[in-house]
Amino acid sequence: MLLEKSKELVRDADRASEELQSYSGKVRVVAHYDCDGISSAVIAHELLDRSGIPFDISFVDELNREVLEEIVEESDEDLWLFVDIGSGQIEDLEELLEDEKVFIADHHEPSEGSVDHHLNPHLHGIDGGENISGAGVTYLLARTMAEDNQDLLQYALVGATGDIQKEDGKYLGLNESMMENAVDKGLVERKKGLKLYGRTRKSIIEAFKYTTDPYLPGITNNEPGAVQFLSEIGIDLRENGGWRSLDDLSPEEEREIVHGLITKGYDVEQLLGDIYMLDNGWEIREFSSLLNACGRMERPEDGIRICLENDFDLAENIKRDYGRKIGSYLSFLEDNLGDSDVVQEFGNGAAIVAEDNIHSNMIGTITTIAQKSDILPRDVLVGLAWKDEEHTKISARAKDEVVENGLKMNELMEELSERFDGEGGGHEAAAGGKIPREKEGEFVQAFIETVEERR
Ligand SMILES: [Mn+2]
Repeated sequence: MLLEKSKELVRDADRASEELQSYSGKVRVVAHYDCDGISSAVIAHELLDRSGIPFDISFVDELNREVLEEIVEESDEDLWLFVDIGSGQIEDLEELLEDEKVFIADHHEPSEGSVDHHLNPHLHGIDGGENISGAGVTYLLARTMAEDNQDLLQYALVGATGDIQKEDGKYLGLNESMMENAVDKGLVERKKGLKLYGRTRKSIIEAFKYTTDPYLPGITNNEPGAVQFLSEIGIDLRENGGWRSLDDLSPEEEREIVHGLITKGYDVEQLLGDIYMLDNGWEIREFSSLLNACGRMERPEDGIRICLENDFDLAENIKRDYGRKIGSYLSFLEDNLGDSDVVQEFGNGAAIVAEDNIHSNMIGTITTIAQKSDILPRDVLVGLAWKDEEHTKISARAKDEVVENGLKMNELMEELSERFDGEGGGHEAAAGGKIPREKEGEFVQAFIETVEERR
């Protein structure tokens, strides 16, 4: 099934694998630092390691000429493998790695030019935005390297989940075929149940309290309400001195909760569906958030270790540090809501000018949380944080109604970033960009004016 749709892509992977197998030097892997990139790096790690090919991995949060020059300078490998990144920078790669072999396994829009091996769904008329992740493409390379590499398929799906390649809770295209395949192979377990976030890792109370989509009046963001609802049903919330998670419940108990929700008039349809469990015991969405957290904490190598060594103490440690960091950034924001240098309000929107008070890796997450919580629940939010000496990173978020009215954040970010000598893009409701730091003030002004004009 998978093969029918993507014969040419698989053929490209076969050719790349052939050349890789006959290579006797060391490989430099370059990966994006988000969940999909870390999943791709795990697959690359294993496909090389199992074939006895020595390698080193570098993680980057973006691949521009400057970053590339830096890695090229410190590396002396003759073969480069870019995963979940690279397709948009072909020209630079051609130039800077002229004498080296360049392999790319990516799903971003390809730029002009050619490298030795370019695996990308777009080159074969397959939409890489929805149908396959960087990890998925890297997996195609792994599976042709060795039959035994098929266990790596689960990471292809972790990557797709991290890139939110789903529609109405369903994987599409190649991702769908890969998920079917993974379930058939027993690498992923599919079951039906309550799709609450935190199913395996949070207490039942927290899983309900933090459910915002759909919003459960009286339960969402309301711990006493959640506790009361659950105790009325008569579910034991504790077991052996600890809190039970949804995954600890028996099927009968879970049905009682569903029944209780229906009786109370909640719309359970959205809450029920397919749950995917990895063989390490994690639910796939929770595991992909964990890998994203590793990237944002600048610890992508720990993400690889968690995958390959099942080091769950390390996982808990990262989750705790990440939670603390988010907590401290949110406190900063709450403490400065009245300071117009930090929070500039306009119409039903606001700009968060964080400078170096919020790490640029996390400005997107903080902007999202601020908008979804009661901190800054505005229709349009834009967050700015210093990325390095010269650049500012920007994240823009808009509520669905705004997007439906035609104000799309990806278009706005592309237009405004370009106007101020930067670059931007992304999705309709969530987009980002990067501009020179000295243009920050002008950018915020222009953002506010444009939003006011068009919304
Ligand atoms: Mn990706």
